Amino acid sequence: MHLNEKTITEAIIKRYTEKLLDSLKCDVAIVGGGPSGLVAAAELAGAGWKTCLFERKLSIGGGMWGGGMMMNEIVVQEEGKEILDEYDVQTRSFSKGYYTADSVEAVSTICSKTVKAGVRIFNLISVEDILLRDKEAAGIVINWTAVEMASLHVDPLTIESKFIIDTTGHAAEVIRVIEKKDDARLMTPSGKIEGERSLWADRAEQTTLENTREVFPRVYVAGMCANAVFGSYRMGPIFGGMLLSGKKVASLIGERLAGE
Ligand code: 48F
Repeated sequence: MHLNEKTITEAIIKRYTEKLLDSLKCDVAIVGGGPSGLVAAAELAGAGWKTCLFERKLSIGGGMWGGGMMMNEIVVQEEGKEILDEYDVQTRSFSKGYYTADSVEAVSTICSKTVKAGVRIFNLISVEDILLRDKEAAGIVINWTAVEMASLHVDPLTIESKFIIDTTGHAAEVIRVIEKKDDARLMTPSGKIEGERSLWADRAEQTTLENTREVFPRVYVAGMCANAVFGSYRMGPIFGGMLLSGKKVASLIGERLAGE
C-alpha cells in the first residue's frame, strides 16, 4: 500500500473536527488537566455525564509530572493511596501513613483511565473567558494556546456547558476572569479571591477538600485552585488532596446534574 499524505491530513482534520463538534455542548467543561481536573473528569464521564477537559499545554498532568523539585516521585496519604489503587497506579509504603508513587506512572495511568472513561481531552487550548447568561456561567471561551502565546489578534470560539470546574491550580484563571470582568461577588468570605497562603501540608490537604465547592453560579473550584480562591495554604508535593478534591467536585456536580 502506498501512503497518501492527503489521506493522512484528511483523517486528522476530520477526526479532530468530529471530536470538537461533538463537544460544543457538554454537561461539564473542566479547565486544566492537572491531577484534580483529570480525576474530576474521569469520575463525571464514568457516571455518564458528557465531560470535556481543556488544557493549555501540550502535556496533560499539570504539576504531577515533576513530583517534588523535579524528583519524579509523589507522596500520598492513606486516602490518596485508595484512589491510586482504584486507578491502578502502583504505590509503595514509605512509612506509616505515607506512600509514594512514580509520578510518570501516576499521570499516564490516570490520564489513560480518563480518556477511556469517555472524557474528550483537548490539549493546546486555553480557556480565556466564560459565557455569561444573566448572573450565571453557561460555558467557556477557548482559543489556541499558540494564539495566546503569539498575542495574535484572533477571536475565540465557545463551548456551552451546564457546569464549569476551575482546576487551573495556583493561578485560578477562570475565577480570576470572573472576578475581574463580571463585577461578581464570589461565594467566598470577602466576595473576592482570598489568595493563596504559604506552605502547610497538613492544613492545606484538609482545606482543599472543604474548599472544593461552587464559587460562582455553575462554576466550581477544585484542587489547588480551591485553596487559592478560599485563602488557604499550599501543600507542596503531596497529592492525596488533589485526587480527593477531584472526586468530591465530581460528586457535587453529579448530584446537581441528576437533579436538573
Ligand atoms: O497545577 P495543576 O497540576 O493543578 P491541580 O490539579 O494540582 C496541583 C498540583 O499539581 C500541585 C500542588 C499540590 O500537590 O500544589 O501544584 O490543582 O494543573 C493545572 C493545569 O491547568 C492548566 C495548566 O497548564 C496545568 O496543566 N491551565 C492553567 N490555566 C489554564 C489551563 C487555562 N486558562 N486554560 C487551560 N488550561
